[in-house]
Amino acid sequence: MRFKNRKQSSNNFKKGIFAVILLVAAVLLIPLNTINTKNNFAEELNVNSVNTDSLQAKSAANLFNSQSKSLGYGYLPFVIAATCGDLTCDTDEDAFSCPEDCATPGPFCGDNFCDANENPNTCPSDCIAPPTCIPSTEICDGIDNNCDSVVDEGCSPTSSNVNPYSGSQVTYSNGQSYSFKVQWQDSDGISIVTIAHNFGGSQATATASNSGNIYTFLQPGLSAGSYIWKQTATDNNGNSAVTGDISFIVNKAPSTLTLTVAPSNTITFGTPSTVTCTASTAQVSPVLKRDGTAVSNPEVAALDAKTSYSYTCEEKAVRCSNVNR
Ligand SMILES: [Ca+2]
Ligand SMILES: [Ca+2]
Ligand SMILES: [Ca+2]
Ligand SMILES: [Ca+2]
Repeated sequence: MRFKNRKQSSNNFKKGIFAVILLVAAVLLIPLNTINTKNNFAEELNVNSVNTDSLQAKSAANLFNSQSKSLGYGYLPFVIAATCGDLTCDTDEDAFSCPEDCATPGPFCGDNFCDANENPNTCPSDCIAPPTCIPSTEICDGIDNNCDSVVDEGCSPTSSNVNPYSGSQVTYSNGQSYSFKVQWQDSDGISIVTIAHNFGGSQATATASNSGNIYTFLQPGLSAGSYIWKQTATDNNGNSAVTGDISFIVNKAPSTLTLTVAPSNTITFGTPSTVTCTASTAQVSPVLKRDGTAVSNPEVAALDAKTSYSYTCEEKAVRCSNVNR
Protein backbone atom coordinates (compact mmCIF):
# COMPACT_ATOMS: atom_id res chain seq x y z
CA MET A 1 0.00 0.00 0.00
CA ARG A 2 2.81 2.25 0.80
CA PHE A 3 4.40 1.42 -2.53
CA LYS A 4 1.08 1.82 -4.21
CA ASN A 5 0.69 5.20 -2.58
CA ARG A 6 4.11 6.21 -3.81
CA LYS A 7 3.18 5.12 -7.30
CA GLN A 8 -0.03 7.13 -7.17
CA SER A 9 1.91 10.11 -5.84
CA SER A 10 4.37 9.71 -8.70
CA ASN A 11 1.54 9.68 -11.18
CA ASN A 12 -0.06 12.68 -9.60
CA PHE A 13 3.27 14.46 -9.69
CA LYS A 14 3.68 13.65 -13.40
CA LYS A 15 0.19 14.90 -14.09
CA GLY A 16 0.99 18.09 -12.22
CA ILE A 17 4.22 18.61 -14.21
CA PHE A 18 2.36 18.07 -17.48
CA ALA A 19 -0.28 20.58 -16.45
CA VAL A 20 2.40 23.11 -15.61
CA ILE A 21 4.09 22.54 -18.96
CA LEU A 22 0.78 23.05 -20.75
CA LEU A 23 0.17 26.23 -18.76
CA VAL A 24 3.65 27.57 -19.51
CA ALA A 25 3.27 26.63 -23.13
CA ALA A 26 -0.08 28.40 -23.24
CA VAL A 27 1.41 31.48 -21.63
CA LEU A 28 4.30 31.46 -24.12
CA LEU A 29 2.09 30.92 -27.22
CA ILE A 30 -0.07 33.96 -26.61
CA PRO A 31 2.79 36.53 -26.90
CA LEU A 32 4.22 34.65 -29.87
CA ASN A 33 0.93 35.02 -31.67
CA THR A 34 0.86 38.67 -30.75
CA ILE A 35 4.43 39.17 -32.05
CA ASN A 36 3.65 37.40 -35.32
CA THR A 37 0.61 39.58 -35.77
CA LYS A 38 2.66 42.71 -35.18
CA ASN A 39 5.33 41.46 -37.58
CA ASN A 40 2.71 40.88 -40.30
CA PHE A 41 1.22 44.29 -39.63
CA ALA A 42 4.67 45.88 -39.69
CA GLU A 43 5.33 44.43 -43.12
CA GLU A 44 2.08 45.75 -44.55
CA LEU A 45 2.54 49.12 -42.85
CA ASN A 46 6.09 49.47 -44.16
CA VAL A 47 4.97 48.76 -47.71
CA ASN A 48 2.24 51.33 -47.54
CA SER A 49 4.51 53.87 -45.82
CA VAL A 50 7.03 53.62 -48.66
CA ASN A 51 4.39 54.08 -51.34
CA THR A 52 2.31 56.82 -49.73
CA ASP A 53 4.06 58.73 -46.99
CA SER A 54 1.02 60.83 -46.38
CA LEU A 55 -1.37 61.64 -43.64
CA GLN A 56 -4.00 59.70 -45.48
CA ALA A 57 -1.80 56.67 -45.58
CA LYS A 58 -1.00 57.05 -41.88
CA SER A 59 -4.66 57.35 -41.06
CA ALA A 60 -5.27 54.24 -43.05
CA ALA A 61 -2.43 52.54 -41.22
CA ASN A 62 -3.85 53.52 -37.84
CA LEU A 63 -7.22 52.24 -38.85
CA PHE A 64 -5.61 49.07 -40.03
CA ASN A 65 -3.69 48.78 -36.77
CA SER A 66 -6.83 48.93 -34.67
CA GLN A 67 -8.64 46.53 -36.93
CA SER A 68 -5.78 44.11 -37.13
CA LYS A 69 -5.51 44.02 -33.35
CA SER A 70 -9.18 43.38 -32.96
CA LEU A 71 -9.18 40.79 -35.73
CA GLY A 72 -5.92 39.21 -34.63
CA TYR A 73 -4.30 39.01 -38.09
CA GLY A 74 -2.09 41.24 -40.21
CA TYR A 75 -3.72 41.71 -43.67
CA LEU A 76 -5.12 45.06 -45.01
CA PRO A 77 -8.90 44.79 -44.90
CA PHE A 78 -9.50 47.48 -47.67
CA VAL A 79 -7.89 49.22 -50.72
CA ILE A 80 -6.61 52.77 -50.23
CA ALA A 81 -8.30 55.11 -52.82
CA ALA A 82 -6.30 57.46 -55.15
CA THR A 83 -5.58 60.58 -53.15
CA CYS A 84 -4.47 63.99 -54.43
CA GLY A 85 -1.30 64.86 -52.60
CA ASP A 86 0.13 61.33 -52.49
CA LEU A 87 2.75 62.35 -55.07
CA THR A 88 1.37 59.76 -57.45
CA CYS A 89 -0.55 60.86 -60.50
CA ASP A 90 -3.28 58.27 -60.36
CA THR A 91 -5.40 57.24 -63.27
CA ASP A 92 -8.34 59.37 -62.15
CA GLU A 93 -6.15 62.44 -61.65
CA ASP A 94 -4.72 64.90 -64.14
CA ALA A 95 -2.83 68.16 -64.21
CA PHE A 96 -6.01 70.09 -63.47
CA SER A 97 -7.66 67.97 -60.80
CA CYS A 98 -4.41 67.36 -58.94
CA PRO A 99 -1.51 69.55 -60.10
CA GLU A 100 0.61 68.64 -57.04
CA ASP A 101 0.68 64.98 -58.05
CA CYS A 102 0.60 65.44 -61.80
CA ALA A 103 2.79 67.78 -63.81
CA THR A 104 1.86 71.44 -63.63
CA PRO A 105 0.06 72.21 -66.91
CA GLY A 106 1.75 74.59 -69.35
CA PRO A 107 -0.06 76.50 -72.10
CA PHE A 108 -1.74 74.05 -74.40
CA CYS A 109 -4.68 73.88 -76.76
CA GLY A 110 -7.72 73.16 -74.67
CA ASP A 111 -6.81 75.23 -71.59
CA ASN A 112 -9.48 77.78 -72.49
CA PHE A 113 -6.86 80.45 -73.01
CA CYS A 114 -5.57 81.64 -76.36
CA ASP A 115 -1.84 81.38 -75.79
CA ALA A 116 0.83 83.23 -77.72
CA ASN A 117 1.57 80.28 -79.95
CA GLU A 118 -2.09 79.62 -80.73
CA ASN A 119 -4.55 81.17 -83.14
CA PRO A 120 -8.08 80.45 -84.38
CA ASN A 121 -6.67 78.09 -86.98
CA THR A 122 -4.31 76.08 -84.77
CA CYS A 123 -6.54 76.04 -81.66
CA PRO A 124 -10.14 77.08 -82.38
CA SER A 125 -11.30 75.82 -78.97
CA ASP A 126 -9.17 78.42 -77.17
CA CYS A 127 -9.01 81.20 -79.77
CA ILE A 128 -12.23 82.52 -81.26
CA ALA A 129 -11.81 83.90 -84.77
CA PRO A 130 -12.88 87.51 -85.06
CA PRO A 131 -15.96 88.02 -87.18
CA THR A 132 -15.03 88.35 -90.84
CA CYS A 133 -17.96 90.62 -91.61
CA ILE A 134 -19.63 93.25 -89.45
CA PRO A 135 -23.04 94.00 -90.96
CA SER A 136 -23.85 97.53 -92.06
CA THR A 137 -26.01 99.14 -94.70
CA GLU A 138 -25.14 97.96 -98.19
CA ILE A 139 -23.59 100.75 -100.23
CA CYS A 140 -22.06 100.75 -103.69
CA ASP A 141 -18.42 100.33 -102.72
CA GLY A 142 -17.42 96.92 -104.04
CA ILE A 143 -17.81 95.39 -100.54
CA ASP A 144 -20.48 93.12 -99.05
CA ASN A 145 -21.47 95.60 -96.32
CA ASN A 146 -24.50 93.73 -94.96
CA CYS A 147 -22.72 90.35 -94.92
CA ASP A 148 -25.26 88.58 -97.13
CA SER A 149 -22.51 87.26 -99.42
CA VAL A 150 -23.65 89.56 -102.23
CA VAL A 151 -21.57 92.59 -103.14
CA ASP A 152 -23.33 95.86 -103.92
CA GLU A 153 -26.80 94.43 -104.43
CA GLY A 154 -29.21 97.13 -105.57
CA CYS A 155 -26.45 99.16 -107.18
CA SER A 156 -26.09 100.09 -110.84
CA PRO A 157 -23.94 97.96 -113.17
CA THR A 158 -20.24 98.68 -113.32
CA SER A 159 -18.15 98.56 -116.47
CA SER A 160 -14.58 97.52 -117.08
CA ASN A 161 -12.24 96.32 -119.83
CA VAL A 162 -13.53 98.67 -122.52
CA ASN A 163 -12.13 97.44 -125.82
CA PRO A 164 -11.03 99.23 -127.89
CA TYR A 165 -10.26 101.85 -125.29
CA SER A 166 -11.13 105.46 -125.93
CA GLY A 167 -8.72 107.13 -128.33
CA SER A 168 -7.72 103.90 -130.03
CA GLN A 169 -6.57 104.27 -133.62
CA VAL A 170 -6.36 101.70 -136.38
CA THR A 171 -5.31 101.80 -140.01
CA TYR A 172 -7.98 101.27 -142.58
CA SER A 173 -8.15 97.77 -143.96
CA ASN A 174 -10.65 96.95 -146.66
CA GLY A 175 -13.43 94.68 -145.33
CA GLN A 176 -12.15 94.75 -141.76
CA SER A 177 -14.80 94.34 -139.02
CA TYR A 178 -14.40 95.78 -135.55
CA SER A 179 -15.74 94.55 -132.18
CA PHE A 180 -16.65 97.03 -129.47
CA LYS A 181 -16.67 95.27 -126.10
CA VAL A 182 -17.38 96.15 -122.49
CA GLN A 183 -17.35 93.91 -119.43
CA TRP A 184 -20.31 94.55 -117.14
CA GLN A 185 -20.80 93.49 -113.53
CA ASP A 186 -23.95 93.62 -111.46
CA SER A 187 -25.03 91.58 -108.44
CA ASP A 188 -28.65 91.84 -109.53
CA GLY A 189 -27.92 90.50 -113.02
CA ILE A 190 -27.68 92.35 -116.34
CA SER A 191 -30.94 92.69 -118.22
CA ILE A 192 -29.79 94.43 -121.42
CA VAL A 193 -26.82 96.28 -122.89
CA THR A 194 -27.16 98.67 -125.81
CA ILE A 195 -24.60 100.55 -127.87
CA ALA A 196 -24.98 104.03 -129.33
CA HIS A 197 -22.59 104.88 -132.17
CA ASN A 198 -22.05 106.86 -135.36
CA PHE A 199 -20.24 104.18 -137.32
CA GLY A 200 -22.55 104.64 -140.28
CA GLY A 201 -22.14 108.43 -140.37
CA SER A 202 -25.15 109.18 -138.13
CA GLN A 203 -26.31 108.29 -134.62
CA ALA A 204 -27.68 104.77 -134.22
CA THR A 205 -28.46 102.37 -131.40
CA ALA A 206 -28.16 98.59 -131.31
CA THR A 207 -28.27 95.78 -128.77
CA ALA A 208 -25.01 94.20 -127.76
CA SER A 209 -24.69 90.45 -127.53
CA ASN A 210 -22.91 88.83 -124.64
CA SER A 211 -20.63 85.99 -123.79
CA GLY A 212 -20.70 85.78 -120.05
CA ASN A 213 -20.44 89.31 -118.74
CA ILE A 214 -18.68 90.65 -121.85
CA TYR A 215 -21.04 92.53 -124.16
CA THR A 216 -20.02 93.00 -127.79
CA PHE A 217 -21.22 94.91 -130.81
CA LEU A 218 -19.72 93.89 -134.15
CA GLN A 219 -19.36 96.56 -136.83
CA PRO A 220 -18.60 95.17 -140.29
CA GLY A 221 -16.29 97.55 -142.19
CA LEU A 222 -15.53 101.10 -141.26
CA SER A 223 -14.30 103.85 -143.53
CA ALA A 224 -11.40 105.95 -142.48
CA GLY A 225 -12.70 108.49 -140.00
CA SER A 226 -13.28 109.38 -136.35
CA TYR A 227 -16.13 107.73 -134.41
CA ILE A 228 -17.80 107.86 -131.01
CA TRP A 229 -19.54 104.97 -129.26
CA LYS A 230 -20.80 104.07 -125.76
CA GLN A 231 -22.58 101.19 -124.07
CA THR A 232 -25.47 101.39 -121.61
CA ALA A 233 -26.23 98.47 -119.27
CA THR A 234 -29.46 97.97 -117.31
CA ASP A 235 -29.74 95.46 -114.47
CA ASN A 236 -32.75 93.38 -113.46
CA ASN A 237 -33.75 96.02 -110.92
CA GLY A 238 -33.89 98.73 -113.59
CA ASN A 239 -30.64 100.41 -112.53
CA SER A 240 -28.60 101.64 -115.49
CA ALA A 241 -25.06 102.76 -116.13
CA VAL A 242 -23.28 104.08 -119.20
CA THR A 243 -19.66 103.94 -120.19
CA GLY A 244 -19.50 107.50 -121.45
CA ASP A 245 -18.30 108.47 -124.91
CA ILE A 246 -15.50 106.34 -126.31
CA SER A 247 -13.61 107.60 -129.36
CA PHE A 248 -12.34 105.37 -132.14
CA ILE A 249 -10.30 106.49 -135.13
CA VAL A 250 -9.74 104.69 -138.42
CA ASN A 251 -6.76 106.16 -140.18
CA LYS A 252 -6.33 105.98 -143.94
CA ALA A 253 -4.04 103.31 -145.19
CA PRO A 254 -0.65 104.53 -146.50
CA SER A 255 -0.90 105.56 -150.13
CA THR A 256 1.64 106.46 -152.83
CA LEU A 257 0.87 109.32 -155.19
CA THR A 258 2.16 109.05 -158.75
CA LEU A 259 2.34 111.81 -161.36
CA THR A 260 2.81 110.75 -164.98
CA VAL A 261 3.39 112.93 -168.03
CA ALA A 262 3.06 111.76 -171.62
CA PRO A 263 4.54 111.71 -174.13
CA SER A 264 7.45 113.30 -172.21
CA ASN A 265 8.40 116.17 -170.01
CA THR A 266 9.57 118.21 -173.00
CA ILE A 267 7.38 118.59 -176.05
CA THR A 268 7.11 120.95 -178.99
CA PHE A 269 4.39 123.50 -179.29
CA GLY A 270 1.11 122.04 -180.51
CA THR A 271 1.76 118.57 -179.25
CA PRO A 272 -0.97 117.30 -176.88
CA SER A 273 0.21 116.12 -173.51
CA THR A 274 -1.46 113.85 -170.91
CA VAL A 275 -0.71 114.43 -167.24
CA THR A 276 -2.19 112.04 -164.63
CA CYS A 277 -2.24 112.00 -160.81
CA THR A 278 -2.96 108.61 -159.23
CA ALA A 279 -2.99 107.13 -155.69
CA SER A 280 -2.16 103.55 -154.71
CA THR A 281 -5.22 103.18 -152.44
CA ALA A 282 -8.86 103.99 -152.98
CA GLN A 283 -8.95 105.80 -149.62
CA VAL A 284 -6.97 108.64 -151.13
CA SER A 285 -8.44 111.04 -153.67
CA PRO A 286 -5.67 112.42 -155.87
CA VAL A 287 -5.87 116.01 -156.99
CA LEU A 288 -4.00 117.26 -160.06
CA LYS A 289 -2.95 120.88 -160.12
CA ARG A 290 -1.20 122.90 -162.81
CA ASP A 291 0.66 125.99 -161.65
CA GLY A 292 -1.25 125.76 -158.34
CA THR A 293 -4.70 125.44 -159.86
CA ALA A 294 -6.68 122.21 -159.88
CA VAL A 295 -7.29 120.84 -163.32
CA SER A 296 -9.00 117.76 -164.68
CA ASN A 297 -7.29 114.52 -163.80
CA PRO A 298 -5.93 113.41 -166.13
CA GLU A 299 -5.42 116.60 -168.10
CA VAL A 300 -5.11 116.11 -171.85
CA ALA A 301 -4.25 119.35 -173.59
CA ALA A 302 -2.07 121.06 -176.20
CA LEU A 303 -0.79 123.81 -174.01
CA ASP A 304 0.35 127.19 -175.16
CA ALA A 305 4.05 127.73 -175.70
CA LYS A 306 5.67 128.52 -172.42
CA THR A 307 9.00 127.99 -170.76
CA SER A 308 7.49 125.46 -168.34
CA TYR A 309 4.34 124.36 -166.52
CA SER A 310 4.34 123.00 -163.03
CA TYR A 311 2.01 120.04 -162.24
CA THR A 312 1.28 118.88 -158.74
CA CYS A 313 -0.29 115.56 -157.65
CA GLU A 314 -1.81 115.98 -154.20
CA GLU A 315 -3.85 114.19 -151.55
CA LYS A 316 -5.33 117.12 -149.79
CA ALA A 317 -2.69 119.66 -148.89
CA VAL A 318 -0.63 117.40 -146.60
CA ARG A 319 0.96 114.94 -148.96
CA CYS A 320 2.01 115.79 -152.49
CA SER A 321 4.31 114.90 -155.31
CA ASN A 322 5.62 117.63 -157.55
CA VAL A 323 6.95 117.59 -161.05
CA ASN A 324 7.89 120.30 -163.47
CA ARG A 325 7.30 120.10 -167.16
CA1 LIG B 1 -4.39 77.44 -75.02
CA1 LIG C 1 -24.39 92.51 -99.51
CA1 LIG D 1 -21.32 97.27 -100.89
CA1 LIG E 1 -27.61 96.16 -109.48
